Amino acid sequence: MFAFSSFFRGASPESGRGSGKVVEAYTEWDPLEEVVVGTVKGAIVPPWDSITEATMPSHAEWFFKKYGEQPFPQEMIESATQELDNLAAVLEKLGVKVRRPEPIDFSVEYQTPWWKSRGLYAAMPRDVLMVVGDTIIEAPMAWRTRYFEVFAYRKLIKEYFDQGARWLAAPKSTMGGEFYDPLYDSDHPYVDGVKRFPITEAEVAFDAADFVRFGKDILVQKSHVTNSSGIEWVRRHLGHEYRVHEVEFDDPHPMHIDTTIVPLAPGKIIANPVWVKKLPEMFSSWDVLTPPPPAKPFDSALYFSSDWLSLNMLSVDEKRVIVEEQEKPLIDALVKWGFEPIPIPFRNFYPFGGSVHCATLDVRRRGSLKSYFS
Ligand code: ABU
Repeated sequence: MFAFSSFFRGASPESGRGSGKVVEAYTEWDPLEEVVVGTVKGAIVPPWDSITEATMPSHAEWFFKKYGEQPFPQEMIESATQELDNLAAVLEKLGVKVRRPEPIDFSVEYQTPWWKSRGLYAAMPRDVLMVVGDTIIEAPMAWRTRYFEVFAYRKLIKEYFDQGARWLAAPKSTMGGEFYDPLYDSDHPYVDGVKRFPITEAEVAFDAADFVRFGKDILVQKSHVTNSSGIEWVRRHLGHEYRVHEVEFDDPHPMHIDTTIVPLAPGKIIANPVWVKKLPEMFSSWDVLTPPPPAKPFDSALYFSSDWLSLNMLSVDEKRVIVEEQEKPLIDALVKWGFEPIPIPFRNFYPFGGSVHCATLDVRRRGSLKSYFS
């Protein structure tokens, strides 16, 4: 599927584990050495519950009401699987070690003292897991349908733990009644000028994809799935070596920061032109790149996400970045800005709610802990 052979320079001579750590990453751009690529095998459509209703675009409601708790259509699974397998092959050709999760049976209904659910998938390791330094952190999540998702990665995590990685699991919320705000209205997310969220502060909640790493500085946004308690939990556990900055942008329905702020290299960041009206002062000396609009308009009733999946890219290093092949305006812009885009087909994965960044988790990037802001 992939034909851009000029990008396959192979692993550089200095590749190999400098520090000897099996899990280690500080930024989104250091040279990638090991990555988890998700899978859509066994994916189950989430039920239409309070959090799905608050989060999904209203035009997708019919789909969840009709297919909720059933397997995703087979043809969607097959075409997305081909694209994920191709992504894995491209990464391997680039010299990156690729690991895959072991899907659990997502069709099994499970029950807690408060509710029942089932689902979802192991397609988006980025949402569930975060690597900061030599620690792998399990996010507690905020959707009932994702309660047990992390178990698809547990064998891998245990293997990393056995090889010396540090492992933190955030406290799981009960996701009971007090966790969701019954007054939240997705059509009116601002009340008196203040953004509201469907989850409360009753428990600790975050998705890993609401965090973005810049060495010692980590940005995070409050979102439909990340609350202040979740941010504070991460801040306290990372300790004094890291500075966790809470940022707020103009996305009325924020969920995952990786189409809002996309760091590509030290001093270079893509900022979503619709949601980022003002960047934090810390970026005043950075090149802020303004991307073109996504190549194609909203074209699926099934999206769990915005049009801006175009920006959901994976950096292989400070130059090379894996991007969806139909995002031609973005690919041209990346070339103009001095990057080397690696286009791959990934459009059939979009309806599952993400693109290349969401579908991956960088387990190891060759680098060290630095400050990129003066
Ligand atoms: N999980 C990426 C979704 C972000 C977006 O909807 O733009």
